[in-house]
Amino acid sequence: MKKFKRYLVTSALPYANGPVHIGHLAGVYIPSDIYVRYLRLRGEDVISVCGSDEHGVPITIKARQEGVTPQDIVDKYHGIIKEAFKGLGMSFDIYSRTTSPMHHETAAGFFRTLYDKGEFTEQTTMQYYDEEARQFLADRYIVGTCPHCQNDRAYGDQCEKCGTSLNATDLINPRSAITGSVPVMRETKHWFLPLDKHEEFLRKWILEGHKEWKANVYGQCKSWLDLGLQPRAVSRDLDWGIPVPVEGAEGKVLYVWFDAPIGYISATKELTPEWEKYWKDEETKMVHFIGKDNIVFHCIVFPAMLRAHGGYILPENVPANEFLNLEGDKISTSRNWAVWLHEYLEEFPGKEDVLRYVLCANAPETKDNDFTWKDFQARNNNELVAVLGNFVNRALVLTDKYFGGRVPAPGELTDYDRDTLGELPAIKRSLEENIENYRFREALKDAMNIARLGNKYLADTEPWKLIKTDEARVATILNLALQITANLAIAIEPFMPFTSEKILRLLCVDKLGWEQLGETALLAPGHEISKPELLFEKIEDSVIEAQLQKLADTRKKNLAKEASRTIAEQKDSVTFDDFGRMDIRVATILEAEKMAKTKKLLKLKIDTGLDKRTIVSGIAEHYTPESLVGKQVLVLVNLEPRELKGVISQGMILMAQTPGGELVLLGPSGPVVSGSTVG
Ligand code: B3M
Ligand code: ZN
Repeated sequence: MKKFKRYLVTSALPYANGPVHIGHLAGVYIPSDIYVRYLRLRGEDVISVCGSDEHGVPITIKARQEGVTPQDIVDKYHGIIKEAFKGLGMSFDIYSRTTSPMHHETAAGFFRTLYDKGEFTEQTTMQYYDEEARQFLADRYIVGTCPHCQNDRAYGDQCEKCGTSLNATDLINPRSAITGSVPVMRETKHWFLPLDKHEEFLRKWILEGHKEWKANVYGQCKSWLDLGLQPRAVSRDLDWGIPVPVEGAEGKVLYVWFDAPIGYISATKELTPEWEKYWKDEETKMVHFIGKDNIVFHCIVFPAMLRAHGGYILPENVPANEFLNLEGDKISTSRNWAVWLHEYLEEFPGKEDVLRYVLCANAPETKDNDFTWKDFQARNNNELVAVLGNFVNRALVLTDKYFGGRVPAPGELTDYDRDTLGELPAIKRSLEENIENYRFREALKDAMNIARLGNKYLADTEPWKLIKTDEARVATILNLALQITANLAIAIEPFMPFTSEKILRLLCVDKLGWEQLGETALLAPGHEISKPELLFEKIEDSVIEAQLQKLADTRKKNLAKEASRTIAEQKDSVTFDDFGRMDIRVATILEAEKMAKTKKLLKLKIDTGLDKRTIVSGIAEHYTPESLVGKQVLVLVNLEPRELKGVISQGMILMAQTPGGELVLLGPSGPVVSGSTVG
């Protein structure tokens, strides 16, 4: 492995349009903090930079909703996020923000360099424009009906219901989110980064040069590259952001994903006048910690930007994590389905490390994972209290009781003693391997194995039984137990810095370095230690129930909100004859099966009373095929047949669509003969 002189560690800049939640922590910030704390303990030259991402459309939308300025929004959340990170012991060397003058200058300068070098292309495109608000509409400012799932509140860039990413022009019935008016198309000019120009380089650099990247990261890069890269717009028509530093670009700002990664550079500049050594020297190892939704920007777009600029190093690794869910549901800021860090810190004072522990033990490193309060409680009670806390407490209490709080001098070691201590170097090696390869869950298990080792040692040697007969042996046992405790304090520091510090305080020792991990004479005989204190306490059921109740209340509120959403507008009038031409019948479903390669479609065989025929219906997400057989439904039987995914559908099954987008079948209130007419 290449040896580096120094490290530059970046953590995704959180959007300052909301507070930070456990999903962010497990995905990005806990792993990053473990990594940099470890490097620091090893005495490496490392800096860790982060800050708030304060531009972008969501912030302007939030400001509009709350009737304040975008600056008000980012000031508020930047403060909350920064404070909460500090409370959790995040050890960034700098936590900056992208509205800082340094960042504006750096990002504008970066753009200008690329512009002057001819690294951009210019394109005039047609974009939605709101004539009432007199402004171009960013994708997020356009709402309409999703062409895939009919959700009538899809955004111009994505439908949050079905997850499809969209172009604003895909939306059916587009409306402006600002005025509600129907937008028109207008010409606008933008600058594009021609990613296609960098494709060959990226292909080589990632697919050949970085096979060691995590499978999820490598795989995502590969599929992007295999699809072929397209030029990407790096400017937007918006009045919030960094003005495009080019003449004639009034009303245009840098796209937030262009300026945000440059935020890492600005933050480094703010931190140290020696910033160039971290960004421009090949002997620096740069690592980006991010969530999986940011992979393309960090592995493809930002490297292309850095390369187009010239003079910058590229990341050595991008250990992106998957997502953490909460009690089985996707974490969502807008639905308030989250455990917010600032609230946790208030509700669980002194339990910062419990959260750090649980989120690391359960980090979504290779697949999405679920956070549940029950698991939180179990890990606290069964692992932190029963293993880690229990071991340290026993070692301290027994020393206090039998030797007046002084480290006893060891006598001769038995084979068992030597075997026990002999496990430490192996644990250390595994711990290092795992951290250096971004396997933090495994690394945490290694660290906890030191506590397990200590517990087993005390349980096997039973000093409390020996004390009456063999005090010298007990002295050896407790000496060893205390040495193991000191080792534990070193090993857990990256994961649980508060607990590590507390153990060191109880042992009355100053900082210990990583190189001391594995040593067994860290505490000299006669050294006085403090009175024992508990490291962790049990979390009672009532505490967990209160959190679950809080989530249940959120769920209820969300349902009520859904229900109160506006009902679809009444359509234009039709004549009685128009209606009379529709032949609606009661029909019985005979067979139902899922259509291959579709998410929503079911193929149904129905008995219309007139005949038996096939209808394709988009209800697969609402009904299982089995539940449908035998059901009576209403069918428009004289609808022109049409082909859907290779199957001719003869008619349409009628159903109610709730404002929340649920589909519910309609049928007679009691059994009737198939073919009965409806009207
Ligand atoms: N602001 C974080 C997110 O997607 C985004 C990261 C920027 S890192 C340069 O939530
Ligand atoms: Zn959709």
